[in-house]
Amino acid sequence: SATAAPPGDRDVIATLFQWNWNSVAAACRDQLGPDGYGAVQVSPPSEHVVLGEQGYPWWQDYQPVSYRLDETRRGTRAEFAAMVDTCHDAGVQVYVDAVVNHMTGQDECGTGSAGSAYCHYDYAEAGYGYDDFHHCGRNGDDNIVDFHDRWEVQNCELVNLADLDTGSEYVRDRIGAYLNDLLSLGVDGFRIDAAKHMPAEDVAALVSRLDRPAYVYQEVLHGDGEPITPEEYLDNGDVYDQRYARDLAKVFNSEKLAYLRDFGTPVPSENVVVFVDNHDSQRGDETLTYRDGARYSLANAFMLAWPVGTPKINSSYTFDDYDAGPPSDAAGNTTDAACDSAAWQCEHDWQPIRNMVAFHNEVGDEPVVQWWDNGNDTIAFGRGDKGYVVLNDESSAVTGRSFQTALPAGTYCDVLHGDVVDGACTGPTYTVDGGGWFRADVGAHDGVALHAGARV
Ligand code: LM2
Ligand code: CA
Repeated sequence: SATAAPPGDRDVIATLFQWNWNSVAAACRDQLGPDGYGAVQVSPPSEHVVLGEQGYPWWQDYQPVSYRLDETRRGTRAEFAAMVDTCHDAGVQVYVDAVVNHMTGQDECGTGSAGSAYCHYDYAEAGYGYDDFHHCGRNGDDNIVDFHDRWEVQNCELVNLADLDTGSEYVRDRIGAYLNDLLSLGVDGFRIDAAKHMPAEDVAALVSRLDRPAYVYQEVLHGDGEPITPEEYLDNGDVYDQRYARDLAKVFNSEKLAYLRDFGTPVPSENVVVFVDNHDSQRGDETLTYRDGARYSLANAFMLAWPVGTPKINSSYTFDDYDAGPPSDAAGNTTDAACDSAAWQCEHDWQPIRNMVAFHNEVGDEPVVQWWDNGNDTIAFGRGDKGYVVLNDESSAVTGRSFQTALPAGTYCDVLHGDVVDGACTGPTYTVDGGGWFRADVGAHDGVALHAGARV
């Protein structure tokens, strides 16, 4: 069965996209736990295709060959299990990206990352043969063409990927066994990949097979006018919806931040995982990405300060080419992530982003108070008497302005630019007076964030 988002003071998820298991473990211990993240989302752990001739693209992972965890480009089953334990010791839950709608899309036969032989529609190690797949008989090649046709979206093939007959009890049992194997290693939740391509009742059948409660969030990307909606899936768990990301990018890129005053999602806040970008959208142009630099930090700061959804931070590696995989060795295995290397972005560790996780945890369920905007691209708001943020996306500084907060009088560290170390702020501080006012100059594409957990 499913459970709601992890309750209480830690619900922020960090996706460590393509990180190997040992590096995820180290990040849980050294960064995510201390920074207050509640969970890490890891890349698919099941055996996948290996496409050396194509340069080991990142999307190998989205073509499962079997449900063995023994050997992926990210490590072994033992390393995976050790990672889960290390993350738990650091207070960080582990969510797995579960690819269960389909198997591979290659027309040729091959050998998977753990050594299992496969062909299209034939996966002996997983226990699947031709009849365990949909063969929808449309469009000449069984591919999905019309996203406005519900049946086609769920019964035809997404980019040639062999589409499992998730209506069958046998297939459901196989997938259920995979998810339960992960639960047996201590996994806490699942991102259900391509959930839109499975009827909600098929996903329900998978969730009902779980041996114990887990956090379930389903990837249901709603395109304009499409018949399949995220709301249909809410009985199974939460949903992952990119409209928030798209709308936020639109506000930052072509509208005014002042419009954020009413920012929300069509799905109820308590049921939706929100993000500024994800591993798919960062390869397109509809959302902000690490390439937007300071403006990307501002957008993430907004997400973490604003009381809508369960926030997810996307942490990635540097790339130019859509297909480019993560830094790898000659055999295509992902090498250790290093945040001090230009090859890894480590957005989760950018100072403004990691420190806003603590802000998010500190303000909890406090209401938005003291909203102010300049009618254009500068906004400011508080969260009860616990936190206050100013975000300026103007191309010039806002100078000499006094901001009214509901914070208790005192001196606060600006966590967008400073860390509290041994009781002192490594960056600028601001003094809030007895009336809640403080005065600040705020640079172009920059901000100020104060919260009760960072008083000095
Ligand atoms: C997802 N959510 O529904 C993932 O978030 C997304 O990253 C996955 O696509 C997709 N669904 C399937 O799990 C990625 C990637 C595709 C890639 C597929 C399969 O975005 O480009 O497709 O994984 O690896 C690739 C080729 C494509 C080819 C296909 C099958 O790019 O041209 O189609 O493999 O061979 C003929
Ligand atoms: Ca399907």
